[in-house]
Amino acid sequence: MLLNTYEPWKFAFSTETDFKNIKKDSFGIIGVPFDSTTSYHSGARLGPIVVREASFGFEKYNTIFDTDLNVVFYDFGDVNVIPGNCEATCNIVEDTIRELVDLNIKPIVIGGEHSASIGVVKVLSEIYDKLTVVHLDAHRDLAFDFVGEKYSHATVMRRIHEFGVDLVQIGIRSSSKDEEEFVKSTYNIKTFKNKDAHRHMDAIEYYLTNIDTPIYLSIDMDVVDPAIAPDVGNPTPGGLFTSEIEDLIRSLACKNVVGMDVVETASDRLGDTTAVNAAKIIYDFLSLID
Ligand SMILES: [Mn+2]
Repeated sequence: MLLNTYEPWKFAFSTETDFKNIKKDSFGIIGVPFDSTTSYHSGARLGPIVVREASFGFEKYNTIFDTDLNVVFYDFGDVNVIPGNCEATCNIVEDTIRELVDLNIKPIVIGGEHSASIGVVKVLSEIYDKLTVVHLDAHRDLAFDFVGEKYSHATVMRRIHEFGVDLVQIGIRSSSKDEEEFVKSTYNIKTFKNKDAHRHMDAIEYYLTNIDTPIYLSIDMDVVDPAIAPDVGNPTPGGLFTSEIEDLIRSLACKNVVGMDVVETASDRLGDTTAVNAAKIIYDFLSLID
């Protein structure tokens, strides 16, 4: 397993890692401190550190959902990325996820730029006959290439769609004409734009509740409104609010979620509000599963 040897912060409430006695079907966190294809605000390589640090602000009792965070989960540390080489880093993430899956661990990836999702979904799409990727993002990330690069934070969902998964995109409020045409030309991409989330959350929750395949959840922190989560790679006004994210996580936590990522937190400040919101999403999810 390609993990750094230094001991980073572990996510709050995580269980001490003993590879001889790993609890099967548990979730395991890995960080991907990588941001080499970032096009606007850089700094996502520090996301795994600041999100883990922010996790220590929460109580074991989750007041919002009236649950305790008692589930066994692990924090395996960060993968060794290759700065400047996105495709090679994607391959390292893929190898690491394969090893986690061999241990019957379901991955929770903290980014890092969004390209971290590619290797994760590649492995999971090979394991599960049918897989639905629920993608919370201000952007579609469906460009075939971005400034000539096939492996980029802006092409993530296009690469993932090529693995044959169904895609549900929620919170979308920025895209290109080409991306919209691509969506129209496919049969398996469902879109809920940001206004759907503001006005018709019930319809989104109903749709998610009826997904009958395993689910991979990919959350770009720019789906959240930049008023409360400003430190992301591409801040985009008009995003979702905390209570809307809570509604979505509650709907998904009772489904068969086989992995998730929370990416694009770009900050080097401890206590950063974007990092706190990213940590809360992971904390809420873990509070809601058995
Ligand atoms: Mn985005």
